[in-house]
Amino acid sequence: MKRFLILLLLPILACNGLSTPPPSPSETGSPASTDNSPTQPLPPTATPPTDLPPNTTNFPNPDAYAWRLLTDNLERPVDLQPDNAGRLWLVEKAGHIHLFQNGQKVDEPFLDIEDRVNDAENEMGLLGLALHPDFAQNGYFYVNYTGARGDTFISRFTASGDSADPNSEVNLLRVEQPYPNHNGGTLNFGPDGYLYAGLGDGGSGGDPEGNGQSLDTLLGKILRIDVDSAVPYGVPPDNPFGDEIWAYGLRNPWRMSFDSLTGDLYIGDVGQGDWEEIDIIPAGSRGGENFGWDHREGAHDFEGGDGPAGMIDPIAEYSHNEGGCSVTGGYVYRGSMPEWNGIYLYGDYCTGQVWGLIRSGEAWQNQLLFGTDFRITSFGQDANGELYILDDNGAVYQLVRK
Ligand SMILES: [Ca+2]
Ligand SMILES: [Ca+2]
Ligand SMILES: [Ca+2]
Repeated sequence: MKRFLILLLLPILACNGLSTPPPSPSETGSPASTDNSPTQPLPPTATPPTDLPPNTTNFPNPDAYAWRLLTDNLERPVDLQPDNAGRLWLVEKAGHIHLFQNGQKVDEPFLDIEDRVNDAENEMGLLGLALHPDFAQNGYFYVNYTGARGDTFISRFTASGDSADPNSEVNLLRVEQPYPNHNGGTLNFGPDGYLYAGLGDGGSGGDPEGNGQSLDTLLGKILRIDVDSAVPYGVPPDNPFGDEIWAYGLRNPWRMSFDSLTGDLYIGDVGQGDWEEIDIIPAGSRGGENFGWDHREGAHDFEGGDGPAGMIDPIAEYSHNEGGCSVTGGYVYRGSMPEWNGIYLYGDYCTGQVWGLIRSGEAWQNQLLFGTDFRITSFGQDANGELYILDDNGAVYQLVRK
């Protein structure tokens, strides 16, 4: 996120439309340009950045690092997002957002929408948060929650100073949920300024309605919408199917994130009974990826035989025989410890294990790094690229050197 000056030279990344995907990963990144950014013409030939630290090629020795407690007085935290004022926003599943600033959690909620959040079942509640790229100017932030009838709601709220009015809600999307589980929940603004949302296949087991492979439903998808071009939102003109769908064949993409440097999108897709997986949509993709569910679970046949051509297997997977049960997608480290630079960290909710992924060419190195006793609901990344773990038992931890 320190490298955003490079991006300010790219007018194609303006928030109000992206007619052509970024030409190559080396020219992409985040955050998107903002309204108060200086606008300069794109040089005829974009010069590769020279001041970027290289990605590490080897995993650091995890014994030299610790997960340091930040705060432990939360109720079921599920998301952590930074703002531009150095504050962390901590999301509690029951329907609250608390600020963390000056070294402590602010007890008075920043937002309380418990009155409309339905968290009757474990995978329901206030599940995801994303701040508008121009949050400093417009105060807009977006949440994903399960509400009336258990349906998925993606809504905008408006912050004003140290709180947000619950009555400022503008609903963008309401998606009927046939079962209480597999509601997805992740929300992310991409480097193109569009809002990406992960929706699960609707629930039950084995995708009984075939939602993952159906292009007639938003369930089992990654959505991509333009929150700036229309009210309540517009469909970007270059979406692959002419609607909100960006990618499909997903079971329950609970957490995903963009690499803040490259713009690659990493997705943790929760498996059925055997395989947990990490998928990737590279920067510059034109969308339309099919990640295989429910023909495939991880890199293995699941149901329905061969399935269509072109299904994309994960870049990493682990089996329930190794002790895991539910993958929690994380972030690519881009903080102050160069030995971690470029490593994608992810974990498992049930075992507390944390793995790292390093890209080397077209291949990926995957390594188990930490055994923790956390129930990992989510990872978080602050504005400086540092990484956090959220524990369902109420705590947040930061990755630090011992
Ligand atoms: Ca559901
Ligand atoms: Ca099925
Ligand atoms: Ca898959």
